[in-house]
Amino acid sequence: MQRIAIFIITILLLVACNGDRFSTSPMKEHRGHANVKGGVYLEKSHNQFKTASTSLEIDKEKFIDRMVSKHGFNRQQLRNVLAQANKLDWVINLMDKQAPKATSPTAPNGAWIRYKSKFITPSNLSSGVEFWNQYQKELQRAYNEYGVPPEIIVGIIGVETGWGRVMGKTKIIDALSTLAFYYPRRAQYFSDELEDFLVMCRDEGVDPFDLSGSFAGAMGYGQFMPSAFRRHAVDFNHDGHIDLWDPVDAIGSVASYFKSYGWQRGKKVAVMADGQALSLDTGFSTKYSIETLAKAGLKPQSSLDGHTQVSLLRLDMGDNYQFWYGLPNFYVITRYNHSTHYAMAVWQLGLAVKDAR
Ligand SMILES: [Ca+2]
Repeated sequence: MQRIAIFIITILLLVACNGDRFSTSPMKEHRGHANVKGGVYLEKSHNQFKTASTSLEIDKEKFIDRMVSKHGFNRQQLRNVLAQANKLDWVINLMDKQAPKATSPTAPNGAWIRYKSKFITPSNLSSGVEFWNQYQKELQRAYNEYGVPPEIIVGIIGVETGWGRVMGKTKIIDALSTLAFYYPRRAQYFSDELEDFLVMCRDEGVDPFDLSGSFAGAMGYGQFMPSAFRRHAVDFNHDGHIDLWDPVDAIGSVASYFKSYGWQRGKKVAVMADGQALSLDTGFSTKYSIETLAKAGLKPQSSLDGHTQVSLLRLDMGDNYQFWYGLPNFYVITRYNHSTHYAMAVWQLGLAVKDAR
């Protein structure tokens, strides 16, 4: 998943900022009507029932059975939708490239410095300040309601999409149906995502062919997958719609996501350590008592908020390692993307934007 973030940010660096900031949501632009009997709203060009009168591949028919029995979708309309979705071979190739995990090097080589420098840049800081200033009130409201501070929300939306600059140009229906039907390794996961996506389109009254996102189907400012939409997204501007392409709904939805994963209001994220502990396993899912880490030679640089169990994080600084005590709130950030680098970049980017204001 870390590689996905690197890939996304590489694209972000390649795409020139066109000044079209905080642009109109495709949901707002293309909204038709919700609760079309037995299916999704389709614009005329997608509403050609002759497209799929014969049976589709067996996995698609099984998926259709599920949508019909579980959600009351119209079989013929869904056949028609799936028949029009494109299989994207490049999505499968990209997904395969994400699969292998790099093994940890034996000597420091600056991996963290390289990762961090993709996100914490002067141009990102000024975009982050602009976003924070524009949505200051909503960020504060999210903090009041969910306990998640502005720097974390700003950090997430910054790392995910550069505050809406790069939200993905792949048709989500194409991405998800490709991965659900032609990528056996993750077929179950992606067919569940496709299910949630279609239900979202039905409930929000949007033609599924009008929505674009990442090649894996992530949507909007915070790059929520459809299952995250279903579980965590909220109508934070109270206009009767949940729209992940609306920055205010995205702010509330990111805060709601963090709250559901156990974010602790007012608590620290991580504390830097003095010392080195080169023989210990590290990572956001490790668990150590403070005594064990003290014996290994580490000392926290400030209070640990009363925590006696922590994870041990190690950042590769090039000529040495930096060790951190990871607290429960750090673990919560990794629920967005299972990576120490990712979570540290979100937090530090948010803090850097806060400092730059
Ligand atoms: Ca809304």
